[in-house]
Order: sequence, then C-alpha cells, then structure tokens
Amino acid sequence: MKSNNARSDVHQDSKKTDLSVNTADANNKFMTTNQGVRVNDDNNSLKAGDRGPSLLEDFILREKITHFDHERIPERIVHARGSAAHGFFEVTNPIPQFTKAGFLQEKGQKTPVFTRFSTVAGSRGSTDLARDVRGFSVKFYTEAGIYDFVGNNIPVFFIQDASKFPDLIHAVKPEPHNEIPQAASAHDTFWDFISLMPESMHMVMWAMSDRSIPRSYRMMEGFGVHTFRFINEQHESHFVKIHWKPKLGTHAVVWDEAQKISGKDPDFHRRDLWEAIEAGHFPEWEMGVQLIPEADESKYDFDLLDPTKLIPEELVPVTIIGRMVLNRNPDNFFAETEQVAFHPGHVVPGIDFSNDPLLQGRLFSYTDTQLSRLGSPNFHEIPINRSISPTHNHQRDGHMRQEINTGRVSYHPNSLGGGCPYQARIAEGGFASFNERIDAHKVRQRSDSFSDHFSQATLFFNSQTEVEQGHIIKALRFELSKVETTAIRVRMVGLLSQVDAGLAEKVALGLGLPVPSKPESPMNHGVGADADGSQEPKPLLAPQQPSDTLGMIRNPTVSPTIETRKVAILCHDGVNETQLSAFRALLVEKGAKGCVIAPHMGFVTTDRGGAVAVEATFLNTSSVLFDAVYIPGGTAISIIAEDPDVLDFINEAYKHCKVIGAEGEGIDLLANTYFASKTSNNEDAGLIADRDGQKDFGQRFVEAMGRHRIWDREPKV
Ligand code: HDD
Repeated sequence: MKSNNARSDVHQDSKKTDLSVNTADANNKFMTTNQGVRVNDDNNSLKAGDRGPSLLEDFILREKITHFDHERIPERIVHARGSAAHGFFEVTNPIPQFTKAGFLQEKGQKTPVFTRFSTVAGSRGSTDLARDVRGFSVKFYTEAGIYDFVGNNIPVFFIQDASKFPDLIHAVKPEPHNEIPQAASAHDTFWDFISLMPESMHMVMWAMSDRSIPRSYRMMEGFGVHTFRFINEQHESHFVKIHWKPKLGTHAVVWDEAQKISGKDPDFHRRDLWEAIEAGHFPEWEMGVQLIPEADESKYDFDLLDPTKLIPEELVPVTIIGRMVLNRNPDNFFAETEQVAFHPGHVVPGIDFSNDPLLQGRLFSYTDTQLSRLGSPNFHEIPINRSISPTHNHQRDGHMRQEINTGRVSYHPNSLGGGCPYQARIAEGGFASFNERIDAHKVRQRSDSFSDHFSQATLFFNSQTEVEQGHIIKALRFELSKVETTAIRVRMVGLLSQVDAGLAEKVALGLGLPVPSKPESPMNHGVGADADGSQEPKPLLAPQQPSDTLGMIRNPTVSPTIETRKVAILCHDGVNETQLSAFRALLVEKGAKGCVIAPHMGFVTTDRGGAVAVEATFLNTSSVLFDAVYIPGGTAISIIAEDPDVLDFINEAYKHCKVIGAEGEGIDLLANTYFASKTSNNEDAGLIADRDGQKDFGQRFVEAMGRHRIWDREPKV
C-alpha cells in the first residue's frame, strides 16, 4: 500500500467522494413522496369535504406519518451522547519496521477519518459536561479496509474482565426504579458496585480528577486503553499502546463551572467542536505509540494484558507517528454521527489483538450492539460505515440490503463462479492472525499478575499537583455525599485508604466519617469466591516515581496558547472605543475569539460615537461559557456597575480562577466584586488591571490567559 503524496491527497478525500453518492440537496427541486411522485399540497390531508373525515386513500399523508413514527432508533447503550467530525490522518514518522498497516507506511500519506467523541453514562439528550469518561473513536477509511480506534480520554478502565461490563453500566446508569440520576455517577448503585471492585480504584482516581470534565473535546488526550499488537512484514509482533495528544493541550473546567455549564449550555462541547471547525480552527492531535517487543512481555511488574494498568511514559516513551486533523462537520447528524458504528475488532493487516480479557469481550459486543441499534447485519452498507476499499464476499441478503450481487454463486469454494471472490495470500494483503502459541487449561480464573489494584492508583494520585489532588478530594466528597447508604461510603473510604492515607482522611472528613482501620473485604459480599478464594488485592508493583504526564497542570502537552479560546468583553454605552478595538485586534492576532456582551442586544455606542454589535447579553450568557473576561473603560461604566448579573459574571470568573483584564474606568467595575481590594497585579496574578494605558497590557493579558487558570488564587476561593 505504498503511495506517493499526490495519490495520498486524492485518498484523503476519497471518503468524501464516496459519501457524495448518498448526499441529497433539495435546493431548487420539487417536493416528492419517497416514491418520487411530485407533491402538490403538503399542508392539507385528503378529506371528504373540507370539514369531513380524512380518507385512508391519502397515500401522501400515510407515508409521511409512517416515516415520522419510525424516525428514532435505539440509542447506544453506552456513549449515547456524542459529536463527530470528518478529517484526515497523516503519517509524520512511518514505522514499517513495526507494522505493515498500509496507512502507516509513508511520510505524508493521508487517510480519511471520521471521529466521534462521547460521554458514557448519559442519554442522547444529556449534558456534555457530566463528570464522566469521554469516548474517543476514530474510523480510518484505509485502502486495506476499515480500522477503528475505539478508546477513551482515560488510559485505563474500571474492570479487568468483559463479563463485568453489564454490571458496571447497570450500576452507573440511572437507577432502575426511578430513572434518577441522569448522566451522573453520584448515586448509590454506582458507588456500591465500585466499593466492591477494588480493581476499579486506578480508574476511579482518573474519573474523579479533572480529566472527566474537559474544557473541550479538542483539549483531551485519547488512549486505546488495551495493549494491541503491531505486526510487521516478517510477521513479528510488538505490543503497542496508542495515544492521541491534542495540539491545544489537555485542559479542563472546574466542577462548579461544569455544573453551571450544564444549565447554561448543555451542548457546550458539541457547539465548541462544531464552531471551531466552521471557523477554520481545525482541531488536531498527534498520534503516538508505546512499543514493547514481544520478548519483553513479562518485563514489567504489571501485566500488559491488564486494562487497569498503564505503562508510565518514563518506562516506555511515546513515539509520535502521525497527526489527525478534523476539518469538516457532518452534513447530517443522524446519517453520520448517529449511524456510525465503531468496533475495536475492525482491524487491518498490521494490527492485531492481545489477550486482554476486556478487549476479548469487546470483540463480541460491538457487532452485536449494532444489530439491535441499526437493525440489520447490513449496517456496514450505511454510507458512513462503508469501506472505501471494495468489499466482496458471499454474505447475502438481510434487512435493507443495498448491494445487488450478480451471478448465481454465493458460496465458497465454487467452480461455477470461477472460484471468485479469491482468497488473498498474506503477500496480497490477506489478513492472517498473529500465530501466538497458546497451551493452556480452560479456566474461569484471573491471573495473579492482575491482582495489584492500588499501586498505580497511588502513582496517579502522587503525580498530581496539590491543586489537582484537592480537586480529586472534592470530587470524591461530592460524589460520596450523594450516596445515601452509609455502609457504601465507609467501604469507599476504606478503599481510598489503600491508595493514600491523606486522601482517605480528607474525604472521610468531608463525609463526617472515621477512616476504617482495614478496608472491608469484597469477599464479604460474595466477590472473589473463585476456586481458591484468593482474589484479595495484592501489592505487586514497586513504588513508582510520580509522572508529570499523568497530571494536567504539569502535563507536557499543556500549551500556553490562547488560540480558539473565548474572551467575554463586558460592554456598555459609552465604551472606550480605542481600548476595545485594540483588544479585539489582539485577540484576532492570537487566534482567540472575543464576544461582546452588553445589557441589551443590537448595538452599544462608543465614546467616539461609533456602534459596536452586541453578541450576547448578561441575561442570556454567563462567565462559565468563557475562558477569560475583559472590561474596557468608558466614563459611563456606572450603567452596569450595580447590575447583579454583571457582578455575578465577574465573581464567577474570579471563583473559577480565570484571568480578568480591566482598563481605565473598567477597573471601577471591580469595586463591588471579590476583586475589590486587588486592583494591583501583585495581589492576584490573574488580574491584569491598567488605569494608565500601559503598552504591555495586552501582552500581560495573553501571558496570564495562556496559563489557562490562575491556580494560586484557588486557596482563597
Ligand atoms: Fe465500549 C461503545 C470505548 C469497554 C461495549 N465503547 C463504545 C464507544 C466507545 C467505547 C468510545 C462509543 C463508540 C461510538 O462513538 O459510537 N468501551 C470503550 C473502551 C472500553 C470499552 C475504551 C474499555 C477499554 N465496551 C467495553 C466493554 C464492552 C463494551 C468491555 C462490552 C463487553 N461499547 C460497548 C457497546 C457500545 C460501546 C455496547 C455501545 C454502542 C456501540 O458499542 O456501538 O458495544
């Protein structure tokens, strides 16, 4: 599958061309029925007299209503809420020595992709800002067939064996008797399950960190979670973990903000992704791999097959091999984002599976779920799922079959069809599974090498800054305080004491509980009762050095850019036009976006008699939807100085540790806010106040905003 650059560029658009066969544009066209008959009156059903009953004969009405009645399909059992975009993957550093995957062979080679991000627990209409894991799925339309990456924004998982997945999801979903709460893990059944599953503790640490409340889909890492295999031309295998690193850095909001965004704009992440792409700010990630030779399978003190463990980047560095750019929004949400069907079992030659028991179960689940969700084994024919490389086999018929197979042969081997379609030799691109030797007893058992449930949870906690640790503690206090059954809270504090004594103490304090001297054994509740009864967690791993890559504040992917970030510009009639214009020009120069907010829509007049278009009002927006706030001067600032909505706006920005810039009389607006006594930079690094028109105001604002949040302020709020 070699390709030169010219051919690659054609290939990059090949999925777009493929989809164009199915796109429909009604511009300048007549309205018709689904049978192609032109409709003369779409407003009145056929009746016996203008006041009489409707007639069964009205095929136009019957067709329209029948179709409407069947518009919904079952939502995904998990990851129901999501958003997606088209784009391409480009190889920047080919690694043919490790994989023969055709789409990874040449520098500059491009492959079309369709990428969907999601939350896990909520329904299709739930808020984007739930505290939850985010799905990160990429469909690669390669010349050798579809490759699906189906990962998350967290590198480990709650459970080690697929047989527990239905239990995990039943526990986190709204409780079955009253369907409460929606898109939230803060309830009894979730924590009941978790408190009996010590293997979940590593993932619990991630889920309670700010990773589970991202600022944007564009600012999340992605992880394949499982160890997969790369297979090269010599049929040699390397274990591989796949990572995505966002160009804009990994960033989060704070929990109070997340909850408020859920009310102000539950589509916050969906809108952010859509608007960024529409504005030409194409989201971008680097793809990296951690490669482990087959011979090193047992080198580490954790098991590569255990999905509750990660490989610290200090042990095996991440090698960047390509980049993904999302540059086109879908034309139709249902046809593309809703109907796209991912499957970790969709692999191409050069990529293969490991024996991770979670992955092995997933290999069954994803086709099965599409059958009930999309209703037919022909879901691969839906345009968004269709491979751009030709498909030929003897699978036939079924609901909604699109392909018209010619000839009389639908079996193999055959002589009547000349033996077609042919099987491909490996050299011809035929897929051959890695010939791993397996010599074992058939058992329902978990390897002892899976039994250390706490060491990496501790590693994660120790790798966080004090601010981030504080957020984990608060998140656990929040979640567990919503749990009504005291015994569950006690069990959880017991488990946390195995991660870190200080963590357990602080969470317990918030819950008004003592820390138990010994965690309760899940075996008291029938967990771990296997043949030898030995599923108690065992520490296996040597203590590990904290790693900056596990946190967000010190994470090497953190970037000081303010590109695509949103700044609220608080305006009023009489606003200082010179300051406002200079500031807006600065934002444009830095690739950021300003939004003029005023007491009313329409226009505000400037001090020089100009007019500035207003984009939002203090009534219809909120500071939680912005990354920073700017207040230009203007002698009439008192117009908004007493407005509680304006004061709330500034106070919330303060509370969420955002940068606030104020010039001239704009500074006076701070008098009634938490900033009241802090109008000099020395007192708050996030307050950029300039009464005298100093030249470096813009530069200082951009630098401060590039820090994302002013965490030094947090202890005060
Ligand atoms: Fe899953 C969807 C990611 C474990 C069963 N999963 C789904 C999606 C993502 C993941 C991102 C949404 C795909 C989309 O956008 O359409 N799932 C994961 C990860 C896992 C994981 C990273 C652990 C490492 N999943 C997992 C297990 C099972 C499933 C163990 C079942 C045994 N997942 C499903 C599913 C879904 C799904 C029921 C629902 C909708 C779909 O597949 O297409 O089959």
